[in-house]
Amino acid sequence: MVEWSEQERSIITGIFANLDYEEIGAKALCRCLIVYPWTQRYFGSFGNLYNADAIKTNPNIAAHGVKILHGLDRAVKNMDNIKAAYAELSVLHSEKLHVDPDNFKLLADCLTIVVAAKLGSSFTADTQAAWQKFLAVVVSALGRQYH
Ligand code: HNI
Repeated sequence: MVEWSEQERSIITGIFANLDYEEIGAKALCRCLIVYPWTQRYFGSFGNLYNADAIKTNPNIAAHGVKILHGLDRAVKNMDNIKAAYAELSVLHSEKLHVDPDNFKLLADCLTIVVAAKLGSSFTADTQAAWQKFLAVVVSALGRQYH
């Protein structure tokens, strides 16, 4: 069971309260698909991913970025039991989507970079520590139903 300090909780809820899901979700997913091109294989039905411009202007990718952030939202609302909150999502990624769980960490890193760029100097070391702890728990929970 993960323990959260009051400071960590307020940092995480504070970030999400002010996050523009459309901007951050799309930017993070685009970055993941461009920086780690093998992740594109899971989005074969999303249309044109031919190059970075195509990825950045693909409306299906932008919409899916928002969906991912709504997924993270679920973790924020269930910080004391992210594992249970993500059980179904983990089964989906494992058994139906067959997403290699190593990719969760790659997307998490892209999210960190995009959020850090957005927050600028307010992305302090304390903020980074809480944020990365949160994403590490998310990544672990998403990988739980793999076997
Ligand atoms: Ni992921 C669907 C959340 C990482 C590939 N993903 C979802 C959905 C949520 C979600 C929510 C929608 C589920 C539903 O429809 O019930 N995904 C998350 C989260 C992370 C993550 C929170 C990590 C932080 N997903 C990844 C990664 C990949 C990925 C790293 C592939 C590289 N996800 C998918 C695919 C779908 C998906 C593919 C289905 C898309 C569709 O609509 O066809």
